[in-house]
Amino acid sequence: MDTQIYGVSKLIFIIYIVISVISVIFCSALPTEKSSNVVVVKSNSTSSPISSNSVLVALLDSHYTELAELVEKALLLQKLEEAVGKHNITIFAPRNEALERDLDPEFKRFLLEPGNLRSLQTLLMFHIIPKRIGSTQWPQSVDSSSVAHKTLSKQHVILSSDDKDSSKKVDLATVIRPDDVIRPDGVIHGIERLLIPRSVQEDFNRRRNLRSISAVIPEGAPEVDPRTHRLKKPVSSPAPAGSPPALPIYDAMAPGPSLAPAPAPGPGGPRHHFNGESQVKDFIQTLLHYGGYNEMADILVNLTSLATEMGKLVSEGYVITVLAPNDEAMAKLTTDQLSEPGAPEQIMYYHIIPEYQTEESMYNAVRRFGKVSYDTLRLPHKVVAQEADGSVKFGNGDESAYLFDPDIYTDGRISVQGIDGVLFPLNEETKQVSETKTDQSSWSKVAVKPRRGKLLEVACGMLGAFCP
Ligand SMILES: *[C@@H]1O[C@H](CO)[C@@H](O)[C@H](O)[C@H]1NC(C)=O
Ligand SMILES: *[C@@H]1O[C@H](CO)[C@@H](O)[C@H](O)[C@H]1NC(C)=O
Ligand SMILES: CC(=O)N[C@H]1CO[C@H](CO)[C@@H](O)[C@@H]1O
Repeated sequence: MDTQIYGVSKLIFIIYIVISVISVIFCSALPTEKSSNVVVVKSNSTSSPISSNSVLVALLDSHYTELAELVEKALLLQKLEEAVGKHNITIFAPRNEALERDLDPEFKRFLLEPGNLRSLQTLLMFHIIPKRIGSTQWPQSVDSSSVAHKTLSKQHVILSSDDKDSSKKVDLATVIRPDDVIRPDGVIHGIERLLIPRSVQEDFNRRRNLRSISAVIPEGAPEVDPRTHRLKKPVSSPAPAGSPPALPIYDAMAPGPSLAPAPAPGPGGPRHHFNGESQVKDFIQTLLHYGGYNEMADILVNLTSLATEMGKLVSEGYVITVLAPNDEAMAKLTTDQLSEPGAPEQIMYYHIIPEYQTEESMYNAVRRFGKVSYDTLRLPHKVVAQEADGSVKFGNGDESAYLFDPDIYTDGRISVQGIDGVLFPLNEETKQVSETKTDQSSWSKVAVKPRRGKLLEVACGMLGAFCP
């Protein structure tokens, strides 16, 4: 008996040793292949970066947190990313309560079981139409013109309007926040309950039958009688104070040197809900106190009128994120790069994103989507960000910069993120690389010479008499 047990454990011990040895051999032999695999997968799924302005990014950041969570759980992000790459989408987003409180707990459990991933995916894609349908494109009344639209799940939803209170409906769900989120590639309408496609309902019922539980069609919130409907459709009113401006930021920018001519100031006029000038002053003070960003502050204040312009934009209600290269990065700029008229402005415009982004929001976006492209004030150039080493990396190849000092300044309208490189739009980067090749010596000579206030020198050279 004893020897037998001893024999068994000895056998197990030997097997254990053999497995360990094999795994050690494998692990040491495989890593290169393994890591190259990972790179291939990543570069495939992220070949065209998603725009930070995308409706998908907006969904994940929105108050529809329950839906966003389900979309991630259902592993649908990549598929939806491909969809918005091809066409606009319309998302019907059930409010959180519809997924938390109002949903049959058993149905919810069913959806979340790993084995029912297909059903969950079908259910979610039933909430998305592969084209843009704004609230104005709704059919006018129930009888005359309800319209069926094919969803991403291949099944159809019916859009209709109620005769009595003219509320908009998708199947049985009332639209409670029409046009809640509007982005260039799609729109999100908030709806009052979950939409359940027939096929998923049937899957669920089949499962219940198997468990010999009485089959009941899962139901969302009880239907409200349209005549006594309490939810009044929000009337579109003039923009309340503090709401984002109607015009794109480019229309509000002052025409700069060698910028495309900006259109005349649009209707609406200055709103001045915010004291942008003092906010810009604040952030430049913060930048100076923070240390290591003097060149950037200098450019904004002393070399260009960008600080003033940013102040105006923020006063008008626009929000901006500044990617501020630190002094070390600025020191690597060559005289050539700066001597073109308007070059400092052009370089800085490329570092200003017309969105409010924090370290967290950017990191979340790149972690979820791999690559994200942000608009800049330097039209039409975008800056691409991706996850790298647990941080955010901007730009491509050699001309890239890491998020180095996150959230130096964040006040809800202006966000300043320190980066460790100066960024250039992609085509310029290649031009610059070829120039570097032909003129390697002068490049490296200038590049290694550290200096402070060289920008001022260059600008003085350009302006001549104005400098002491
Ligand atoms: C999405 O819709 C907008 C406006 O309707 C249009 O300009 C844009 O080209 C569309 N995008 C795609 C990918 O179809
Ligand atoms: C602007 O120039 C003045 C004078 O040279 C200098 O004292 C000041 O620090 C500069 N401002 C910034 C933000 O660097
Ligand atoms: C270039 C490349 O390999 N593309 C592939 C990326 O992955 C999708 C599936 O997710 C394939 O269909 C593509 O062929």
